[in-house]
Amino acid sequence: MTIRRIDLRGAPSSGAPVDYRAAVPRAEFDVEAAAHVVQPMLDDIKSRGVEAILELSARFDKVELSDIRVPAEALTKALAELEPEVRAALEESIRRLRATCANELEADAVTDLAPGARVVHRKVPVGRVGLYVPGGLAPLVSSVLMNVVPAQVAGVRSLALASPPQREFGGLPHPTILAACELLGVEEVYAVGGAQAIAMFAYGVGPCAKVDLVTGPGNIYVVTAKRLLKGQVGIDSEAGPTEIAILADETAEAAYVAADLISQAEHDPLAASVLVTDSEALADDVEAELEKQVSATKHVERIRTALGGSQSGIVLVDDLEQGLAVVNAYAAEHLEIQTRDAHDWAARVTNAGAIFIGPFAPVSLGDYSAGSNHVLPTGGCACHSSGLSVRAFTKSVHVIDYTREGLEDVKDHVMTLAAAEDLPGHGAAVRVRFE
Ligand code: HSO
Ligand code: ZN
Repeated sequence: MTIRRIDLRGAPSSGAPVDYRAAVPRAEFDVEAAAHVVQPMLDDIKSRGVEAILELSARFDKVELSDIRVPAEALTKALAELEPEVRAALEESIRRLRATCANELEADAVTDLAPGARVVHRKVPVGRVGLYVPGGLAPLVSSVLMNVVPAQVAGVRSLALASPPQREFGGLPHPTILAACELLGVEEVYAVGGAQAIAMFAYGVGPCAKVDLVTGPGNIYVVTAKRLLKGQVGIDSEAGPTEIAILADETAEAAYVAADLISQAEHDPLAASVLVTDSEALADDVEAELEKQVSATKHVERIRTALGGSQSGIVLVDDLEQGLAVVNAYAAEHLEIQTRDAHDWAARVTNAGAIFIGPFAPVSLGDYSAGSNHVLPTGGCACHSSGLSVRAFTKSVHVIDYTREGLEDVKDHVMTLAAAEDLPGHGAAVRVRFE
């Protein structure tokens, strides 16, 4: 088990600032190359609709289907057959997620600037949303919850979900995904995978009406389709391979740190697991723990590749101050703080998709049951973007509500600025009301 070490100790304290972002390179995710494959598929679906989707499903998913819509009976059956303990766990995740989402709802902001001069910042849910849930290496049923619950709490009226048809389930999406849809009251479900699903949502194809916004993670083809269709349809952030960074000192439990690094490496050979520490002893202990724990896991090959890749590593720093600078520069999708005074360090984190404080908040808690969302910005995008929340499914609109008195009070300023911009028609539109 090899995980590389990156030694940043002894960096000069004066001179040009160190580019910590370059110290831990991200995995390659070549969207441009995939665009050559994806664009013709999008064009085909735009012109031939359902027929093109069914042909692509036959080619990529190896299923011969006559319809893309999942029948209502299949949803009911999937929930009836769901193992009771899985159902109970999903219900608890939903309950916690709904509670945090309900608390995120924002009221309209009403500002009275002068008598008869009011501006309202009104919050409006997106009308129709398409959610994509990948099949991939594992059917991520938890992602159904993470997308659907905030959308529903935001007040989205119309919600459709797509997931790849699976040969072993008679061309339907994975039954656990169907069961989760039934549990959440999502009735409009499509057995469509990959870039095809994004095109179906963006254009509106056959029984699926065009959506306003597409959310949900996916592979390189899904990400590429989202980028190509952006503008025609709203998208959430582009989700790349998953990442975990852990800021730890000598008080951290090496076995926990190693287990958490492994947990995200389990997703993808391109996943990034990064430990940032000022303790060489902890670095040694974590490495020994990785050695021990990795061989006992199920997906050994995937995990070894991810941990051994250039996107993963143990970064040694002089002190936690430097460590904080490194994790802020890296802007990880998930950041754990396993240090003394963990709350204080966490309060100073500016860039992370989600922050997990202390030894009892592992990322896998957040993946399933914490009540937080697990759809988070990757690839350093946490420096400008946020994870999914009620806000992601809400737009806002300024409402300008002025009376004659309110306009009269400010009319000279409007006319002055119109003249300054040499737009006399703008000024006249105000003057005419007072002549
Ligand atoms: N860690 C993934 C989400 C996930 N994990 C789903 C398990 N299931 C990206 O945040
Ligand atoms: Zn995960």
